[in-house]
Amino acid sequence: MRVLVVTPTYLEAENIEEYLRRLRAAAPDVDVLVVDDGSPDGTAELAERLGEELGSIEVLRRPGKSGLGVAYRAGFAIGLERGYDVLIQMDADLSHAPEAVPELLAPLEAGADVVVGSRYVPGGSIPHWPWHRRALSRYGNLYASLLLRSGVVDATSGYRAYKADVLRRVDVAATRATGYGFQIEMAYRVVQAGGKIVEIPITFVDRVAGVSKMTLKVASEELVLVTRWGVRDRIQDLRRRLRQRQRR
Ligand SMILES: Nc1nc2c(ncn2[C@@H]2O[C@H](COP(=O)(O)OP(=O)(O)O)[C@@H](O)[C@H]2O)c(=O)[nH]1
Ligand SMILES: [Mg+2]
Repeated sequence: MRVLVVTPTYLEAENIEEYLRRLRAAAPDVDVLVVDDGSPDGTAELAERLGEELGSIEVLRRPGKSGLGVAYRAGFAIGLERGYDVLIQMDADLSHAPEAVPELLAPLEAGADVVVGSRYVPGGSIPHWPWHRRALSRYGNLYASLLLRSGVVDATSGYRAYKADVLRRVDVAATRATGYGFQIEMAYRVVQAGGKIVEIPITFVDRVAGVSKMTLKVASEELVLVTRWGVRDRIQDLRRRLRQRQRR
């Protein structure tokens, strides 16, 4: 399997070196694409320098901060165009242990289309997260799973592995979310397309350096999108049932 790890970065100069070194050590055979949104702290330059040293690390430089979903769409488009078999999503802030890459890949060999590193299945955890982040994440996930009926417990997790085939089938380029809602949108689309999602437990380590880019604006985009999709599904269900009744 040819594997590409796509990592979006914004202001990760303090983390990018340790991240890339640990990733290269844990998974020597994967290629890496860092998608940087013009970080003014020199994240892209650092990543390029490390690429020269470690090999198989490329940086896609985008002009300005435009959101996680936009960065992933750009990164995935490149990965698909270049014919990788598997695309992995991973954050640069060391919240996602690069050492878990082999665990993330194993279920794909056993027939899964997507593997989600989950904080909320037995064995998963988030030590040190402040209570408000924990609550936001937990209730956000509950809301999304109730409305979208995706069956995914941690639909906002950003640590995942996708088979390239399933990304083509769900048409990633057509996703809408600009921010973190991208994760939920992808889980939703994969389930609708009949893809098989497997969740494996991860320990999500809160970032030690740098700041989170999660904002109220980002969270509200997720809320609006999830509500819109959920309502749309209910209306479709209702229409279908009405049509069936008319036929009888
Ligand atoms: N390219 C790009 N990367 C982003 C953007 N927002 C967040 N990131 C990156 O996405 C990853 C997750 O963001 P983070 O701030 O750690 O979110 P949190 O873990 O939910 O607090 C990190 O690697 C960030 O640098 C963005 O607008 N553009
Ligand atoms: Mg983070």
